[in-house]
Amino acid sequence: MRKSIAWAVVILLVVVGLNGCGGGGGGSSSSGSTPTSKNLSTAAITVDGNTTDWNGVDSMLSDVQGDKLLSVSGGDLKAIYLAKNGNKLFVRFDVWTDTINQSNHYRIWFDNNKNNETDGDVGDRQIDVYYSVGSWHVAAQSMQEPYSGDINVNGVASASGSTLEASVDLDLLGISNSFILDGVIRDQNWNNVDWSDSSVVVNNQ
Ligand SMILES: [Ca+2]
Ligand SMILES: [Ca+2]
Ligand SMILES: [Ca+2]
Repeated sequence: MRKSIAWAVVILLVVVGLNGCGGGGGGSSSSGSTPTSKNLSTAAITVDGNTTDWNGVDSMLSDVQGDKLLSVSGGDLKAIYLAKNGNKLFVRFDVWTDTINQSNHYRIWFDNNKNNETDGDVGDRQIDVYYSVGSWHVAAQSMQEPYSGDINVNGVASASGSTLEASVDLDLLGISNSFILDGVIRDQNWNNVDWSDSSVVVNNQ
């Protein structure tokens, strides 16, 4: 859906350009370019909200400050990290100058077939980290038709300050050896608050 918005912007810019509105060169764009590729690191992570165990692990996705679409606390995405250790996959969300908001959904997509389609694309996976009844939870879905409900991935999550950490079982989640990672923060009504600025191809060797 973001792609279609990007195309709408491109078409609009072309139309404006053809109408000779002079000045300005646009600025954004770059959708459609091949994402960069990063290797999935192995790291011994403890899901406790403390980030010192991520030292030496580079972020998979980074996101600029101040670009959130809605005024929602804990909604300005800063970075998403990914690491694994044995059968565990670890995810870390950081937000800018704010604390993680228990009303938000912190979500990532695994585009397993790398076709840049995720929402409802059969074979892909998604993880949603959310707070309910006194603790953080992880919901995971395997995209299939018809929708068959969440899959159990033994998810665990914990937040502290501006960081949210989570883990899931790799064999239960099911991700391919090379996938495109994308992320978003949504508010309590599932409105998109802040998308990651780009996606990344993750090599899971
Ligand atoms: Ca930790
Ligand atoms: Ca941001
Ligand atoms: Ca896909």
